[in-house]
Amino acid sequence: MSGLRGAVIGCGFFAQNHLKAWRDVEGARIVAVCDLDPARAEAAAALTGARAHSDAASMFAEEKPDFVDIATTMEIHEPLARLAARHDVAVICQKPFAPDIETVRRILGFTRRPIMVHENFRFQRPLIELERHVRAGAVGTPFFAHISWRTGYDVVAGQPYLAEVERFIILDLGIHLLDVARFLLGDVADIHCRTRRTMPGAKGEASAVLSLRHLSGAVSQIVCSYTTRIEPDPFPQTLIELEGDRGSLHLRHDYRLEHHERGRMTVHDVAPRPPAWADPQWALVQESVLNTQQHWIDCLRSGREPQTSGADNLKTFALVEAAYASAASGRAEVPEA
Ligand code: NAD
Ligand code: 89V
Repeated sequence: MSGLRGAVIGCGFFAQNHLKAWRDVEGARIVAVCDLDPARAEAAAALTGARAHSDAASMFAEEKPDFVDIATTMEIHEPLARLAARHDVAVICQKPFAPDIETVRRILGFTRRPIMVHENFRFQRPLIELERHVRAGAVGTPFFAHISWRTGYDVVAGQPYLAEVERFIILDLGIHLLDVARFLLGDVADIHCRTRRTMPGAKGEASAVLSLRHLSGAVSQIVCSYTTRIEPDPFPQTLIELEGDRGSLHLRHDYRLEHHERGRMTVHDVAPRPPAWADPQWALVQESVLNTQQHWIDCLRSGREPQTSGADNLKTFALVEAAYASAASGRAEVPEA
């Protein structure tokens, strides 16, 4: 099969990483870029050598891509996925899949071609390596994880819409960490959550503490905050403690992975190996964008289901909804995918 032909819809802030990464993905090329803002579409075209469009419907009709990469914000995901379905085009769609789980279910209901959510935290090298150690039995049977993502980095500067949403850090960032918890410890029986509005000027919660009971019996804690004053600030790193009946793994700041077993400690450097175009501050995320997009193309070409397929991401999204339900009820809630 010759290289797959793709189109990117939404050429804004984060899509710059998609566009640069597509140049490095093997087995696919971007032939069209689309943005309502013609200047953004033209800039994306210059970056990729693709043709620029400002209307998604005419782009689908004229370009007939094999897949589309939807990199707009979440409220546009359903109409664009519906357009893709109408044109029988496979979809990779940025997170959050949609604003709520009812919309996620509608998208999955009308989609017949492969669909994957661009959920890239599990495609970060440190987390790939951590999961590989767990799967190899480094801790024995896991029973606990602590997953921390606490920063004072100004996320709203690059994504101003985040200050306007009622559901803030869990839907934006917690969704990544909930996927990581599932990636490391499997699916979840119930979840308890507490939230705080800690960012002046933001409508939604900017910090949250979540406690998950996994089907395996393991328990994990997720602690996330956008208003943590700390130096050095670990942004955008996820720090993880993971314990089992034979040992423990500790993903420390600056990509130091410690394995503790039988009184011995082994240290592994799991720093990302970013592409040449990466920015040092975002290199961890940018490498994961490339890994995520390569995984999508590999799955599309082989017919394998992607790790973060739409159907899989529905389970992560169900945890987001259960977390908000718990924050409202004060009780542990059961996720309903
Ligand atoms: P943005 O607002 O900067 O860019 C979105 C672009 O989509 C805009 O240029 C807009 O003109 C365009 N657009 C909107 N509707 C369109 C339509 N109908 N047709 C064509 N273009 C249209 O948004 P952003 O900050 O880049 O975020 C995009 C998504 O990426 C969000 O869902 C966000 O959560 C996600 N994101 C993911 C990561 C990650 O993967 N780790 C990091 C940051 C942001
Ligand atoms: O990765 C993301 O989805 C961004 C964040 C600020 C969490 O990096 O929104």
